[in-house]
Amino acid sequence: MSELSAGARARANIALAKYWGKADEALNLPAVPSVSITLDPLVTHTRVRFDASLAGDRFLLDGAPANAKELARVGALLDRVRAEAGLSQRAEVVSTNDFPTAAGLASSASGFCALSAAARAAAGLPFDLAVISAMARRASVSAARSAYGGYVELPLCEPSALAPDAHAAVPLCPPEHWPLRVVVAVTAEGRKKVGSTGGMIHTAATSPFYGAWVESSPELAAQVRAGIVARDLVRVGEAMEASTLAMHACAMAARPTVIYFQPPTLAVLAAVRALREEQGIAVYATADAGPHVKALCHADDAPRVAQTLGATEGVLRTLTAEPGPGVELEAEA
Ligand code: 2P0
Repeated sequence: MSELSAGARARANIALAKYWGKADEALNLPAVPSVSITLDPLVTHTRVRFDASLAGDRFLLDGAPANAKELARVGALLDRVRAEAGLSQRAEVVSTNDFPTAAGLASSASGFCALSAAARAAAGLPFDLAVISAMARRASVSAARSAYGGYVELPLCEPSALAPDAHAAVPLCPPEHWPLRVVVAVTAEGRKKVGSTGGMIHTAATSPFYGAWVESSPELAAQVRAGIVARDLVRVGEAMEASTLAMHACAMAARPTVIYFQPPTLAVLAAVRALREEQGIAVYATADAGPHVKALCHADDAPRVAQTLGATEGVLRTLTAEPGPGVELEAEA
């Protein structure tokens, strides 16, 4: 039954305007709009094979069986594909990341987006980016944005929407619109981190700043969007730093606190600021639900930024990424 097998690749993305908080936990709808860049060379490859001889779904991640929690999230997406395609077969999912997970970059966005595309194709469903994005979003909100290349927005889903389950990301500008660079500063690992899903649900339930975060986010996303269209790095960078620090401040004010920063995180934020204020380099920083920092700059400045961040105390290594394409089907290896 080789026709019930397909592969896809998708890239990680970094949010310039951050998603943090859910409007609907069951449907996994975001409480705020977000804007991102899809990044090369941070690629996940995923193959899905539906097979009547399997007793249950299987999920191999980078060569090893995934844990029960990861398998359950994958199985939930497969169940939706099976229901839509009228299939009953269990599936084998084999996923590999081209980038080391130790690079400090979440692979859930690229992983769930590639899984959504591969599972749908394996089940014989048509290739439709909006549907792939919506299905990926249901598994992990940030994964919706990896469906498209370059600069991407996941807008707010209006409460009056007729089909909230179809809520998907939209492409803003293709990769060639603006060849920025993202220099990732991988910092020393600290104590075990709080996962994104748990961190944001706890933030929404207990942080006194959560209402202000939700209220102020659309304006920041609009600034990022306008700055991207105008290729205005100052405008994008200022709004990105404001969104990043508002998200972290909101999480830090939760009870008990959710702190993703480690000492090297602050050292890198200070180094980025010094590059900007003392060296005149247009570079801006962001950080997600972890201690690593990503710096956004022009391509010409990327080597200098990477050198400075690589020499900052607590930074293990740097990696430079650039805007890349959206999700693609892959032929059998
Ligand atoms: C983002 N993050 O916009 C934000 C910024 C982390 C900080 O999306 O619960 O894995 O699976 O929908 O998408 C990480 O959260 O959360 C994330 P779920 P997800 O990229």
